[in-house]
Amino acid sequence: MLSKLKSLRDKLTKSKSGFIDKIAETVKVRAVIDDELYEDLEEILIKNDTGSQMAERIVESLRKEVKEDRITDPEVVQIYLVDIMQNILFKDIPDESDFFAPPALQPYVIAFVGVNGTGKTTTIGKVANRFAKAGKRVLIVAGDTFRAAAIDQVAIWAERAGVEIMRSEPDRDPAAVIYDGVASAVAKKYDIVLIDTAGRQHTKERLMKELQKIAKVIKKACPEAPHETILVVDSTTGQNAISQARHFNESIKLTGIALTKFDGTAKGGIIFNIKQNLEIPVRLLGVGEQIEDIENFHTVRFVKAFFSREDETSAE
Ligand SMILES: Nc1nc2c(ncn2[C@@H]2O[C@H](COP(=O)(O)OP(=O)(O)OP(=O)(O)O)[C@@H](O)[C@H]2O)c(=O)[nH]1
Ligand SMILES: [Mg+2]
Repeated sequence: MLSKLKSLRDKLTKSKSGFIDKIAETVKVRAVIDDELYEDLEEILIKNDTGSQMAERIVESLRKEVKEDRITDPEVVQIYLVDIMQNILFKDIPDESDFFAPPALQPYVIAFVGVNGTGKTTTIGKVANRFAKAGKRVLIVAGDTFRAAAIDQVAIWAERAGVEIMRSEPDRDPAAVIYDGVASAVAKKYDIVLIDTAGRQHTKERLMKELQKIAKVIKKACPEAPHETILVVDSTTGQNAISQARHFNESIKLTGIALTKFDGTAKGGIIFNIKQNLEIPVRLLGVGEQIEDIENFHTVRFVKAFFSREDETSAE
């Protein structure tokens, strides 16, 4: 647990330095608690993609609590701020079952969707590896048939993870490939099916309609599926993430979000934005380009890694 927490904390260094460290700096240079301090804090939150509504809500609660408790030391304000933010994450925590321990359904079907370049294929590679390591029989379906290179890319990930892949000729109808893949997984009793799909802009109606067709053929092959539909979101995209999620959710019912490139963002506030604006839980956190760089999102662990200082975590 300790080493896991430490490694997550290390991977979040960048997002923390843009956030927690900035807050610490701000309260340190202030001698008094005044409107300017609150404005600075709100600005830090907004800059970190918390979203203006969420930033306002946080700072409002902060003002209220600081006043009620008659706090006069700006550095104590930081403690209050962190506490408020943690409580937001802990509020209404959805089912935080282990993503990597789903019901044994043979097959358990997980579809990955999202805009271009968010990390769908990479996430599938990492997820396949985790399931394979847990002894599951995994089939990846190469449903991104738009580019020949996409099929090769997902095939490389399948090989790295040591799992099977259902490939097809480029340009074949993705729905047909996906149908074949799921039907074959049902017949051969695979444990896990991971469906890769082409990146698509959430504003392009034709491409979003194609998702409905994909959902339909998956059901035709396996009526209960897809058991999970994960929207893969690049955590550096900011506010646009919310609009992506809303659009995708209209075409294919999303069950969770994989937040990728969290290692590379200085804007960890996106987590709060999602919590404020969406009913869809974050399930996975991508923290690097390597096969092991995936985390089962767990609020308590995330909060510990994200808000802790060096000395606190090592004392765990
Ligand atoms: N640092 C970092 N890079 C990541 C992460 N996840 C994915 N990437 C990188 O993001 C880039 C795009 O990843 P892909 O997996 O190809 O994205 P995709 O969504 O499948 O892209 P399309 O199929 O073209 O829509 C690659 O260079 C990945 O290495 C992550 O968690 N951290
Ligand atoms: Mg891809």
